[in-house]
Amino acid sequence: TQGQVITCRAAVAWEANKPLVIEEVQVAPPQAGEVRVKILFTALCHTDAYTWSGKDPEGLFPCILGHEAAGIVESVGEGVTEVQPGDHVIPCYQAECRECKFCKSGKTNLCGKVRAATGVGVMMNDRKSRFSINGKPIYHFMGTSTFSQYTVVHDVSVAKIDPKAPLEKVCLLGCGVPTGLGAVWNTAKVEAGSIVAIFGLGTIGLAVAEGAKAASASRIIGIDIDSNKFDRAKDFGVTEFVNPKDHDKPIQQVLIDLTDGGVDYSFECIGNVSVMRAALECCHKGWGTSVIVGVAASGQEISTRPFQLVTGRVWKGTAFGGFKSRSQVPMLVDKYMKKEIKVDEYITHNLTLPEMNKAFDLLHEGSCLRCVLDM
Ligand code: NAD
Ligand code: AHE
Ligand code: ZN
Repeated sequence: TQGQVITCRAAVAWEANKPLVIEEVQVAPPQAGEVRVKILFTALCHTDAYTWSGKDPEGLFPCILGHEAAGIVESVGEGVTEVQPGDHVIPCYQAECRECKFCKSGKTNLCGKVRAATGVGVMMNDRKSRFSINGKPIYHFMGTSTFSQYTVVHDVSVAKIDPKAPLEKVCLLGCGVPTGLGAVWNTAKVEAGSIVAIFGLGTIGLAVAEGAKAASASRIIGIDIDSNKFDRAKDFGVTEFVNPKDHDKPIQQVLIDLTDGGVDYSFECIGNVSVMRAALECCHKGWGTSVIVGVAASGQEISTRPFQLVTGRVWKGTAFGGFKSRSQVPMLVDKYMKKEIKVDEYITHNLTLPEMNKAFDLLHEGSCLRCVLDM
């Protein structure tokens, strides 16, 4: 197949909010600096649902969504040296080129090399898509488009992993689990003994809990409007629960009262701007730090009284948990293989590619964390 167009199946989002359609798509060979990957397993993340809903200002249609996956390199374009056909890989929506201003700064995991192209659904080389249906181009998504049996990614957007790792599990290390762990370890740098509050107990919030437990936080308070989330969250390290619906006071006040003045660290894992405000305002005066992880819709803005920051609270955000993707995803896979981090526990459902729409429906059901699709 090397050098040839591959025809395979993919879930195509033709329009916002319209059911995805399983189509035969043509996947062009990788050009210079590109890698064509056979996707074996992909999970769904709420960010896929967010873009599909039409609320993402970067959303373009028709497109092939998906960014939490694992597969095997099928072929590589000219000049690609770090992976070769047969390598097991995880596509990375946060690239890492190791050469740009961002990568060299030592201050961020964001990379500038291909972001402009991935934001508009095309590849860097020719600003065109490698996907088409009977000649009509279909946009890429987040530089990954893993809802396809074959995809083309930039070489800076693919992490080579241990071939012994089970791809049906480690696909989750493409987004949700690293995001939560890294928010604690890299972005907040939670110290032992800290009091942590987590808003939203989905996959991201639970991974934050797991990270906070590993960091020896003394109290891990989980906040969710769905009390059914609480039982499972105990297994991930949450020690106390608060349902805002059980209280008349604003949730920030409830937390301040519970913690003698506020928490050391809070994490917003929902994507709701009023919860983001509460998450900042429940932080302790003088040092409390709040990390925004949730992705909010186009047009949404955050606000608080500047006095909250003047008096020492800190507002931060994180993308992919601050992990450098190509360098650190293989290390996370190794940690999973050594049973140092959970992955299996986040997989609540398994389906196949033709059941894609059912998988999206599941995402909105309380019981679902990650649904993994066998491609
Ligand atoms: P999820 O829907 O599984 O979890 C959200 C949880 O929040 C649910 O349990 C829900 O009951 C709860 N919730 C909703 N409204 C609430 C409220 N007002 N107060 C308290 N709890 C409330 O989602 P997820 O997959 O865990 O993702 C969470 C967010 O993180 C999404 O916005 C997603 O797009 C974003 N995300 C960001 C990154 C990043 O790199 N920054 C990476 C992955 C996901
Ligand atoms: N296109 C959206 C932004 C979405 C967003 O913030 N994405 C996160 C990853 S979410 C993964 O589930 C991210 O990494 N952002 C940094 C980046 O470079 O995109 C919008 O609202 O415009
Ligand atoms: Zn995601």
